[in-house]
Amino acid sequence: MPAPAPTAADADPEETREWLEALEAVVKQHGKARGVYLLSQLEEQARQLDILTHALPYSSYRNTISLEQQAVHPGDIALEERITAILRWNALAMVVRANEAYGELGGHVASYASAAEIFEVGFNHFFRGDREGHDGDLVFFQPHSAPGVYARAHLEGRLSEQQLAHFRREVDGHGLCSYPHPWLMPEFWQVPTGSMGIGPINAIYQARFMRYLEHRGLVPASARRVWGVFGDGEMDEPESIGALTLAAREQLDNLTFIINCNLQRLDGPVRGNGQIIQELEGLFTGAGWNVIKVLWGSDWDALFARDTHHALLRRFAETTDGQYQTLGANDGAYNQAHFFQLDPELRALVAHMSLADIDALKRGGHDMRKLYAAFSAARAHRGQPTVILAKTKKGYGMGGTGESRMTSHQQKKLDVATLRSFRDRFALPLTDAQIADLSFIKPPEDSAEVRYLRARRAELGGYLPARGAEAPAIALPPLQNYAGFALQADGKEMSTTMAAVRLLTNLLRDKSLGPRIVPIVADEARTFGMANLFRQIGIYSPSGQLYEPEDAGSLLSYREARDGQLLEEGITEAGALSSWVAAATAYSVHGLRLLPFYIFYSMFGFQRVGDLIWAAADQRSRGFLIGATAGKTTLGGEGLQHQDGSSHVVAATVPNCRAYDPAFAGELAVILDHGARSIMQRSEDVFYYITVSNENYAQPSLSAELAAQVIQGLYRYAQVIAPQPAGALRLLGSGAILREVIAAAALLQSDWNVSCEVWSATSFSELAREAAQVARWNRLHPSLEPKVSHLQQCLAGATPVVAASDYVRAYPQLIAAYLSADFTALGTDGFGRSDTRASLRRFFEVDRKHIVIAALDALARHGALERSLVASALARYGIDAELPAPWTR
Ligand SMILES: Cc1ncc(C[n+]2csc(CCOP(=O)(O)OP(=O)(O)O)c2C)c(N)n1
Ligand SMILES: [Mg+2]
Repeated sequence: MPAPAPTAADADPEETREWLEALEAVVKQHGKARGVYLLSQLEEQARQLDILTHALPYSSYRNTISLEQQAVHPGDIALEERITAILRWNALAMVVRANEAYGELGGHVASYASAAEIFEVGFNHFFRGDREGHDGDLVFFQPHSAPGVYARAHLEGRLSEQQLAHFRREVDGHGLCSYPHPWLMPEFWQVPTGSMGIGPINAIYQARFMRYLEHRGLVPASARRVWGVFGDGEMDEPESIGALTLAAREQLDNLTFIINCNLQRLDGPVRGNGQIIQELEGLFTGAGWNVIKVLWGSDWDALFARDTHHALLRRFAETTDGQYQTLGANDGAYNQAHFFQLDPELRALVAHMSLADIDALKRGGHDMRKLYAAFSAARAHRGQPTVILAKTKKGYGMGGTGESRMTSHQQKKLDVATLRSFRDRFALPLTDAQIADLSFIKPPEDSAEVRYLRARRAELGGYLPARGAEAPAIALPPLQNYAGFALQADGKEMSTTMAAVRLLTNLLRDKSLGPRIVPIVADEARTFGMANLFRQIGIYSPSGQLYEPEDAGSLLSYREARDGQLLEEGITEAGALSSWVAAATAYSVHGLRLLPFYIFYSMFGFQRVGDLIWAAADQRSRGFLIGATAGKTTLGGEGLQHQDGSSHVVAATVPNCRAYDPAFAGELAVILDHGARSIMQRSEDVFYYITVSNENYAQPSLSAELAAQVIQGLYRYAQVIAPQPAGALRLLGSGAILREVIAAAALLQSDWNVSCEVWSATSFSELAREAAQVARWNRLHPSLEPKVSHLQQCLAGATPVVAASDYVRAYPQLIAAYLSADFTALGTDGFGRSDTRASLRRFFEVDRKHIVIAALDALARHGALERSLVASALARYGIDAELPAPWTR
């Protein structure tokens, strides 16, 4: 080649070429390792000369694994391709049928069409089933590719044709979920992935938790792996990438991500003007992962071999993803004209190929050989997690209506012509009539396809996904043994947070239960007074402790250990919640009952990571979420973004979450004990959300016979009788505000001659749930004796009720509809702000004085008192009636 002219970027092309040729010659003669060594020396030298400003964090646009390094696919590729074609068809038929019959059901065809080979390589060669109960791999599937997983389970004989025909029809009978939902298909799906980003972060923490269990000696070391197939669009979610460095730092070589890089998301290209694969390579490399790119199929190998001047790589580098998509949507002629013809070297390279040959060139993610080699390299790689970036086509095989089209994602109604060309392209054994009927293909038991597929799964330990549901129960100490201090508190001062930590500490000492507890914090252990646990149980760190801690020797020393029990996640609520999910589903994933406690700032729970909690609920998590420093006025000095007034309202919407807002240590102990038994012994698929606060106050004892009512959500704490009462009413309070309610009752008696019952409402949401159940039952059984809910038993009659909590009014209002009495809810609606507790309670109108006003107002409205009395009370307590409402300020 003649030397090119100097340019601004390259002042001496001749010299540049000499360097490049020298490197090429070294690699040819002495191999790649030598080439890498020379480069690393050059890099070091460049650093010393201070000329290395930045190195590109990605490699050329080609397969990471060269042809020579490629592990040989051990299976029958032709047969696997036939099976894949059948699965593709059945998945497509499921979706198209559902939409023809019931136009509203939705569903996706194009995603599985792009992921089919990825899934099948995994199913036929890598994803291990549960050979011995609980040692199978955990696989996260792209949610909208679920039809492909169902299609396979049908060929395996695990799902019937009837079920396939009821895709997305779950209400009556045996329909199949739209996406992976363990709640709705508890024997099938292990992990929910329907909300983008949750799969990737959960996968990382599941892989990490496998190591945690091994290092703590709770499970033997094994070859178990976590695999996750995710979308390239999905990688834009913060959760998808938020924990990548953790996976690398902890050397999770039991973890493989396969990113299905079809270059498209729902609306259009993921990076139309860039290259998502290169961007992801840079991201994962920077995070410390092993990156394997699978970009081009085997038929490109010969082209690469002849492309001695790397014209292909140059052209690839210059092609944007938007353009790749357009190339993908068009035929060989278009690709010839708009790709190969653009460069004389490329034109020469494909001169011998027909347009059909060019059209048939595959992307790597559709080539079983290339994928097999990548999976195999990922499994063999040590010391790092691996990501496989597999380049695919969205809607592969869907032709003009769906292949690499902008609208591929939404395409679910295919016309007969498209279906026929799909059949022809994949040589499917279908008549025109069967096409028109969208018949499923089910090769007979003794067919080569079914025999092959069964043999592969048998070899790999069984079918998958399959969810285990049970684990041996664990004995718990009697409540009194570990909670005496709380039950017989006898006026001792402490906060409920302190009580929670003490209960936890006591349980940790129990021989049987202790090791099964998994305490989790996100950099707030000191805030909650848990620093004693650092030394007592150690902080989990796979590398132990490689430094002498500054506070070595102190009782609270910061002790990291390989078998540490405490998961100190740092400032990542999403990560901590993912760890909690891993522990809370260990009964299913590992056949091991664990009792996780994730303790966090309550404001950074349901509000911050609510969707992760929703996914935790879907996968039947069992454990405790402890919302500490809870309440809007109890967390005094903080402010608007720390003070939580809403978590209980959100918690009430999660069906299997039992939420409590206890006021006293004794109540807390009873709730905790009840929860621990439901999880460790009764196998209920529930989790508990309990709020605790850091206000110190005198804790009363709790009598044992009240325990059941504490769990039901309401018990009478006291009765305050005025001698000749002017009126009577019921005051309800929860959490820290119960004490204001108690004080209000005293004021009502002394200042206004009113009698009160004081009720501790440990859970407005549990009360409302049971009341709703009862109301429903009564409605549906009009001829039977009506049932009475606990709420109605407690608060029967017309005595007015005033309820106050440290949460928004909507929380106590949950019970309003089930009461026959006049009901007033006081709450903390509005933005929080920093001040003392007393000032905040006055501001939000939940202090004792405002409770008295609300009580007098209720009695006045019922004619029990003069309205003028309310005015007197306002004057007496110095309440400015003209201040705007707190929620408007
Ligand atoms: C949190 C969340 N946001 C949005 C969606 C809706 N959604 C489902 S699939 C999808 C596009 C996915 O694109 P990609 O991850 O690239 O997967 P592909 O279908 O291309 O394989 C979107 C936006 C969702 N499921 N979850
Ligand atoms: Mg995509």
